[in-house]
Amino acid sequence: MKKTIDEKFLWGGSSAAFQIEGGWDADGREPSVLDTKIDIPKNITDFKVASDHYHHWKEDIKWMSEAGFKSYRFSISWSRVWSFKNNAPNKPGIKFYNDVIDELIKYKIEPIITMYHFDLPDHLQQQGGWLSRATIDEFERYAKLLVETFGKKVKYWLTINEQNMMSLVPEALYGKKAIMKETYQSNHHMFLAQAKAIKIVHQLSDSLVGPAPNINSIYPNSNKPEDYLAAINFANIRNWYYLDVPVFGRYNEIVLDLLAKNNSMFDIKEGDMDILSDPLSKPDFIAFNYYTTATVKAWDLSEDDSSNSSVKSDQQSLFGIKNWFQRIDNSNLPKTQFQWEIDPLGFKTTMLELTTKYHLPLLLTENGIAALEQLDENNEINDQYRIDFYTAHLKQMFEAMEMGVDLIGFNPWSAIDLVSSHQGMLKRYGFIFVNRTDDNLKDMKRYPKKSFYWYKEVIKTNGKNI
Ligand code: BGP
Repeated sequence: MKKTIDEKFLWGGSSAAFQIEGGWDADGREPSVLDTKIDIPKNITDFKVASDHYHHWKEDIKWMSEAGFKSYRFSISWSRVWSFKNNAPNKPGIKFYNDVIDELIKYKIEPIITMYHFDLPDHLQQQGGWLSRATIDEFERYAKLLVETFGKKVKYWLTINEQNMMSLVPEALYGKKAIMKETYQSNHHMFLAQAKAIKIVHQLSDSLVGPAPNINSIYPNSNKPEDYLAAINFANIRNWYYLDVPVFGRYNEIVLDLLAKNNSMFDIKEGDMDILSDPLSKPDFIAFNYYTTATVKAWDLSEDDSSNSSVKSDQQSLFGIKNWFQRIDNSNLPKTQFQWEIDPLGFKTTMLELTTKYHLPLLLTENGIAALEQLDENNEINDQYRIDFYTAHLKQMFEAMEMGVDLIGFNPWSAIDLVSSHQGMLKRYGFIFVNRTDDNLKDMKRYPKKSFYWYKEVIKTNGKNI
């Protein structure tokens, strides 16, 4: 059935605590794995100050309201609201998020909150991180704290941001390579933690909750059957594994086969599958991040080449898994300045695939284009490329909705400029410019870009002029 955009549609923008907040050790906050990351290249900033949202939140929310945002998708920093030192909630951290949520509500902006966006508390990492089952209990306690504390004011929760990217490209996000068996063991623990968190939201509140993986269509490089098989393999490894578990409560066969063939099957303890398939742990919607599609072909590298297989990865360029698939550029698509392919039609196909596989409402929690940007002589940023990028994507979004995709909101990345996950402040995505660079904190002043005014009009008119 054709879906239309009405006043309830959640037009907004997105961020993540470690990339926007700064104030990394303020008011009792303890370090996360991203604060203790030691391999950040010299010319790239760390996450200690970021966009200093911790001290600019009022002003930033005012800008969001000025743009007409109906929603704001952001994450809570676990390390800010829970003190492992004191084994107790960190009150100033909780106050910060209460203030942010209240301010959003004051402007009629719906908070959409991610419980965990890459920033595991370092204390837990030291105890084994996600490889340890104790982290599942810690996450359960944390989710309970969040829902008990903020649950009445927050209608939309997201559990874990991009569990798939954390697993597939840990070297891009944390600077560490991973062993397949350990990755999938950690994944299993994250799935259990997520299932428990979803259940908590359902038991303790009337709010809605969903996972937030990064999902995109996978193209075969040619009509060779071997390339199509590679595309099926990668789609299951990258996408469906991460949704089959929460939505259907069971593991994806193709990925289990990959693990068995690589001697990497993880341990499932008695009772685990009951936790995963508990009806109260089924998500109410699927949140997803979409930046681009991926193209693959059958693996044809020699043994020697394959030893380098995951060297040049970021979220969009995972190189391949021996004998399963090999990533390849798509020569039909233009690229951003940071080499991510631009594929608006892929946005539609991704939504169609999600809808026909899982039949749940969808919520777009990231989409956007990064660029190198500097204020011009009039203190302006003429980011027409961002307007063009979003225009093309929104056209496809409207078409997908016409075809029956039940999309409840569009929250692109990022609401304001923030620090990239691994490429610093150079790589900007926001509707609002933040005046700092990687090596100079300057005055942190906010300047709306051209795209800010364009997006304001889109929201106001519900996209009628797209
Ligand atoms: C997603 C992450 C975000 C954000 C975005 C852009 O994978 O969820 O945290 O960083 O990608 O990526 P990057 O900052 O690497 O350009």
